[in-house]
Amino acid sequence: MPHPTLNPIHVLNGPNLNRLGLREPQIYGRTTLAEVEALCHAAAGPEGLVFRQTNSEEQLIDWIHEAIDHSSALLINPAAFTFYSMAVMDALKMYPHPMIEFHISNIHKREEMYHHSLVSGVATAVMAGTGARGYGHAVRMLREMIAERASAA
Ligand code: DHK
Repeated sequence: MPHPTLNPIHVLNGPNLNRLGLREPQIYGRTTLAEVEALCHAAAGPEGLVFRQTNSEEQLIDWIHEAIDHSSALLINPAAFTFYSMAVMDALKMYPHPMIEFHISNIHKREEMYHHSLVSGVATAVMAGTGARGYGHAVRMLREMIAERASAA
């Protein structure tokens, strides 16, 4: 039963993450996106959770805009858009609630092209390198951040 006053946590995933489990398992592991979604829903509270993935920059930006108006927190794995999409960065600059930038792999231990995120400067926090299991921890962390904001208000 969704919480009567809290908007859901939104979890947004960028390109190629629909291939989790099959895609470079030595880097991303064998957990599928469906299993990641189940981890996120299991970690969510009464506020509920919206889980989405797209290979389209336009669709991801539209979902970020929707999250601005209808979410209480945002967990985003922008995938490759992390490193070059100023359009995604500009959309995330508008996000007013707790936001965690999430990467399954430790992007800083990978090739140089993965080392500079355009998103980290506008995120509340960054998680990278935990593997797919980190999604559930990130959702729980966002729930704590939401509760802290509510008690501080
Ligand atoms: C996922 C991707 O698809 C890559 O483009 C990023 C990120 C890393 C991840 O680790 O979840 O570089």
